[in-house]
Amino acid sequence: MKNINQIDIKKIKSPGGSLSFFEKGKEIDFNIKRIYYIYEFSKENRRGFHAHKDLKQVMWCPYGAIEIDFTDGKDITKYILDDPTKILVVNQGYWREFVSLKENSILCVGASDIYSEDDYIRDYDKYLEWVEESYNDEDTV
Ligand code: T46
Repeated sequence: MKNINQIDIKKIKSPGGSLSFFEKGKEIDFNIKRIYYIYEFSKENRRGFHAHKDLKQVMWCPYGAIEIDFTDGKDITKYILDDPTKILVVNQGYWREFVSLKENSILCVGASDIYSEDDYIRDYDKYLEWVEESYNDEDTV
């Protein structure tokens, strides 16, 4: 999808464990103001069902496997986060649904802003209307 990038980040391996990282100015172009994570995530339990009007996010899965389906109202693209060295950089404007493919998977999110329910569109029909308006205004999605 145009404004969603899956990036393989570096893994620094040592006998005692591995370390991965990403940075502003390299993999992401925004400041992270909030971090949240979804855990105790039971398999096949679908979450999401919303879009963000302005929020940018970086997502990673430090444990387990998560499938995230994004749509812009026309096309659907599926991404799988199943390794701590994969990150997804997600621009604003995409409807998403996600599911854990493995019991107790963890999804971490670094977000460009603090929590605001006003930034969410949680109704799919309203999302389609918003996309239509955004396309008319500017190329948001
Ligand atoms: C996203 C996906 C990947 C807060 O009070 N503060 C927060 O920072 C967040 C993220 C949520 N909440 C509240 C809002 C709801 O009452 O926690 C409750 C569960 O949130 P939600 O139903 O939006 O959870 P998910 O897993 O469907 O979506 C979350 C994020 O909300 C969303 O930004 O992209 O993870």
